Amino acid sequence: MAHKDLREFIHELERQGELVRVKVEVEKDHEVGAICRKVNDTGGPALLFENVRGYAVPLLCNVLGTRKRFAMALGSTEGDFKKLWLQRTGGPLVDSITVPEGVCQENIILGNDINLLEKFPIPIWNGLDGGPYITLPVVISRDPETGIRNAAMYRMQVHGPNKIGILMAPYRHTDMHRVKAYENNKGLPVAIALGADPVVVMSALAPLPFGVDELAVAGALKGEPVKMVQCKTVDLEVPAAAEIVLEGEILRDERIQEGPYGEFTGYYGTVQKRLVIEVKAVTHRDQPIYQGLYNGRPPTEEHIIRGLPTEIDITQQCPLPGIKELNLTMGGCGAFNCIVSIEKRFEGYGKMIALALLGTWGARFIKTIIVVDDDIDPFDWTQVEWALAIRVQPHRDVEIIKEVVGCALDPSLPLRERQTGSSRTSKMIIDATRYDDADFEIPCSPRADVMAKVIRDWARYGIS
Ligand SMILES: Cc1cc2nc3c(=O)[nH]c(=O)nc-3n(C[C@H](O)[C@H](O)[C@H](O)COP(=O)(O)O)c2cc1C
Ligand SMILES: [Mn+2]
Repeated sequence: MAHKDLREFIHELERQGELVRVKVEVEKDHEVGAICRKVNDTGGPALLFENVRGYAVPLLCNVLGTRKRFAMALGSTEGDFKKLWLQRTGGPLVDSITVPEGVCQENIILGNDINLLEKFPIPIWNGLDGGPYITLPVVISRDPETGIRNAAMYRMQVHGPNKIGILMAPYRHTDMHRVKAYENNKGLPVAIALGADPVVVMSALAPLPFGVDELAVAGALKGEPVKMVQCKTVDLEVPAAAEIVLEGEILRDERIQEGPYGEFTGYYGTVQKRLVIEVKAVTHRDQPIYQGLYNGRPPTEEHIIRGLPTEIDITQQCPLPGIKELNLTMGGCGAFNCIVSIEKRFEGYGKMIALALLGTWGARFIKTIIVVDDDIDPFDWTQVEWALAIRVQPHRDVEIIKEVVGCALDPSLPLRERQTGSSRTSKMIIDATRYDDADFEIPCSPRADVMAKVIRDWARYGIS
């Protein structure tokens, strides 16, 4: 893989015309959010804000904002990156190695000297956000019982110089660690890597089973172990090449009102008393780069980095053969709507695949799943709509499954349900594959031999 850390990847993006350095002065609050909103709307470049008013530290956004850049970070292309991911993680994973020192500890700030908001340009992104939010943190913790590590991502409101909030759904692995720590009357030590290698970010976001070490997945994806260094104040290790590291503890006895925050659904989440992390040490590289991400209605970078690892993971977890392509659509927030094309092995196989996919861990948020035959491209909405139009009889091909686990941020659920985090949702299967395949009508098209000749001789017609 070409890059060894985020900085090298930035250079790679710049070489390929995928990154713009913004040199004019910008305000970290609201202005950067508005710029990111506009750039995300058109699938625009990564942005390095070099001149954020009041800060020496530059702000990097939208690094993995397109499928192309996501593939680039894997050293691959849009057409090939899923195959590559499946190949590399299909074999043995590659454990991280510990190195004696790392650039992420070139500078160390401890205790009362910590002031996150003074030091780093942490933006207020959307108009009604309850405060500045750290949006791309890789949170590393260890299972207090087994010692097995987890790395995951949770956006965090900054509450004070060394206090940040954290919101974790009950099925998140870090939250499972926290519950075990609390059972022993302890807080949970965490190390938070900011500006980590994009491959580490992707692995932290993949919906892997509990107990699978995300950093070993990152190692497999990179084809070499991720280098880690021991933290200064907690018994955890962090990626040595991260730009910034926050070391701290999810406190046992403190809750602070958190939110609202503009979420990936395009709506604000609820305001509630939530968990708090006390930051005990900040370490960072010389001339650190602070990386952020704009969140909101699709399309955004958030939906790319949420959707793509999930597309790959649920394909991998589905026990049935025959999946050709799978799209967690951008309009569906990279989470709620799934279109899957299959090689239909026998009648009824469309619904069977849909049920198997819905049963995987990573598919929890999917509400609508559309199954199409393999002559339909799930990324071409006109083709999918054509299948819905001419291959579906709703009474026969639509199934609704009630009260399954869903997403607590889904604004279509009643408020009470969202507040308790139980989020029961219904799910719809639309089997848009050909019914009675063998007898299905023949699609119309010009005579094949003439079509081929017309394409071959296209220049002759002067049509362009
Ligand atoms: C930018 C971003 C922010 C996220 N923030 C949260 C969050 O605040 N709370 C949460 O429960 N999940 C959040 N997620 C989803 C988790 O990071 C993701 O599901 C991850 O795989 C969980 O790790 P785990 O499988 O080890 O529990 C976020 C995802 C993205 C892309
Ligand atoms: Mn995990």
